[in-house]
Amino acid sequence: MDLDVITKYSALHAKPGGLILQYGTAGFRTKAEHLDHVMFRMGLLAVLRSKQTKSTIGVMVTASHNPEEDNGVKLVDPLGEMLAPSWEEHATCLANAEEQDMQRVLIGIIEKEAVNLQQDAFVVIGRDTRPSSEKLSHSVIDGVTILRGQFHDYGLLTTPQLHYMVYCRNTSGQYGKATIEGMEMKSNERCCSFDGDADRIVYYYRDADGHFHLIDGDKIATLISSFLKELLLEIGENLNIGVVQTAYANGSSTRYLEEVMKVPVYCTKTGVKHLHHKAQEFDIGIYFEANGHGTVLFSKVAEMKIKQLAKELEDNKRKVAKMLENIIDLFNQAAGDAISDMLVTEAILALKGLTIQQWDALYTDLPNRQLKVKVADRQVINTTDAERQAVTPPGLQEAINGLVKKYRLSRAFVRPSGTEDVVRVYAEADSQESADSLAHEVSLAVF
Ligand code: NG1
Ligand code: ZN
Repeated sequence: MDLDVITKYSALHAKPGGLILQYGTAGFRTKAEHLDHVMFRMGLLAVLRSKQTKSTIGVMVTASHNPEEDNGVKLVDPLGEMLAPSWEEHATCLANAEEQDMQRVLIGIIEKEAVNLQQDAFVVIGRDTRPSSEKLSHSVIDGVTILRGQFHDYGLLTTPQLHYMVYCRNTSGQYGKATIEGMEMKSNERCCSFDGDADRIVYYYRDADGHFHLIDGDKIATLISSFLKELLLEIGENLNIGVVQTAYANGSSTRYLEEVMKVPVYCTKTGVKHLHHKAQEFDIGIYFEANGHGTVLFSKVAEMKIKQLAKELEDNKRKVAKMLENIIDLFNQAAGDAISDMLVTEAILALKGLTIQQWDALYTDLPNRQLKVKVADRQVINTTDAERQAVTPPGLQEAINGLVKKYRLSRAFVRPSGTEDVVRVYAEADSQESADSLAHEVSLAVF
């Protein structure tokens, strides 16, 4: 291999003269602007280590918890572990070599470690979300390709994921398959997901036939309210419970809560501030948006009563009151909180011995469809009745009423989004085809 070519390309990733860095606890770390040459050289080194070990080597571009303007790089050894100490020394020498000494240092490592340059090399690369990381990972790739190494760039990855990828690739699948698709959903196994800022939660599972089932905020509210109602009944306490939903709540959930569980249900405008406010009117106010935002609020009076009962009651009733007292603390009453909602849900499922299928079977969602429509000015649509009726533009609500009448078990409404420049259309009906078709017809009426 012509090592002269490396000197030429190295100049494109020139080392600032005099800069000395150390391969520390977690590789190199410093201001991102000083790291370009280090990245290129770690690409080179990863190839040498790969050739020597006849294994895949990992390179992670990250500075972990350091300030955003920092960055860093570390190498991952064949079994997913940190780079061997002798190679950390090579890394430091290579990173600190002045341009004119680079080739000499590289040859020194090749000779010392008896690296066979004819051997194939494979490097996997990951990076964090820092603005500088993408460009720096390309410098790593430059280093890898100059030494004719093969590579796979995973792009954004957590550090442990990259370690795992390296381990998997070097153990021919025995430790698992190196994919970032993530978890495998086994049939009938319960799963849950949070949104990006963890204030929304939904559960889901795949049944034995492979069908996906979503358990949304409506069903979480149903589970929680039936549990709380049961506990109150057991201790003979008559606190008033109310469930607050929005127009997006599935009609089946509203019907189940009102008719089967005999819990009063209220509908407010979209947005947690409206639901939260309404829920404050009850001793126990349960509010959830279908999309998973929600929590439970207990009035001061209710909290005091429950605390007192947990002291006064005896035997099983005392236990039940104590359980209620504990569950109050599990909720985040300041705002919907995916983590605390998950803990509550998990506790209820465990205490009641319910599987996710049994929970899901409480009621069956009506088929529904939500669409977004782009219009010139969404503010021309004004609504009333918790956004379920359009008062302007004139004629729109009449048109929707006419369309809804054509379908069974149907309902539809339109409202301007408060977060995007679109009008949202929602439709429900007895079949998916009908819900789709109704939503489509309503969206045409919006234009
Ligand atoms: P808009 O864009 O106003 O529909 C969306 C959600 C709300 C709420 C807010 C705040 C739907 C249909 N709408 O509001 O429920 O979560 O974002 O994040 O899900
Ligand atoms: Zn959120």
